[in-house]
Amino acid sequence: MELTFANLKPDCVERNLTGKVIDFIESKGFEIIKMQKMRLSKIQAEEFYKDHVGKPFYKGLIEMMTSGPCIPMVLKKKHAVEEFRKIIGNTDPEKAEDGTLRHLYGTTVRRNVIHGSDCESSALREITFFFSFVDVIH
Ligand code: DAT
Ligand code: MG
Repeated sequence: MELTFANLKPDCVERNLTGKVIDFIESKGFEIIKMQKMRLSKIQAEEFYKDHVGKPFYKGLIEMMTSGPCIPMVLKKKHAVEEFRKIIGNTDPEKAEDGTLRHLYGTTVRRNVIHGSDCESSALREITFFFSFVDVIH
């Protein structure tokens, strides 16, 4: 079993898609280990997305991620990181494969509903960014 980090982005919460997205995630066999609803400050969003500093979409990304509450969570499944990336789909909803979350609910690259860690080391950093006392070796 492995843990990954997911975040229901403000566009997801604002459009009342929380229940549908959580249902989809659970239907794919992920167990929700931790979950909270919170609004990121600008400083927190900048720290979380620091790898993207300087990219043309960075400012818009920070604006979107601080525009309203998000729902960060820790998920558990066998090969969770890779499996979760598969079910969210391509960053751009227009390119996301049929049946993926971003294909189903995403509107634009910026408003693509959900974040998922891209590798195990990102998952560890992102989980501990949002949650204390996670039993990381679950
Ligand atoms: P992913 O979220 O699929 O890991 P990423 O790490 O490359 O994608 O980028 C992080 C977020 O930044 C992405 O979910 C949405 C935003 N983003 C990426 N590329 C973008 C672009 N070309 N235009 C607007 N927003 C973009
Ligand atoms: Mg990424």
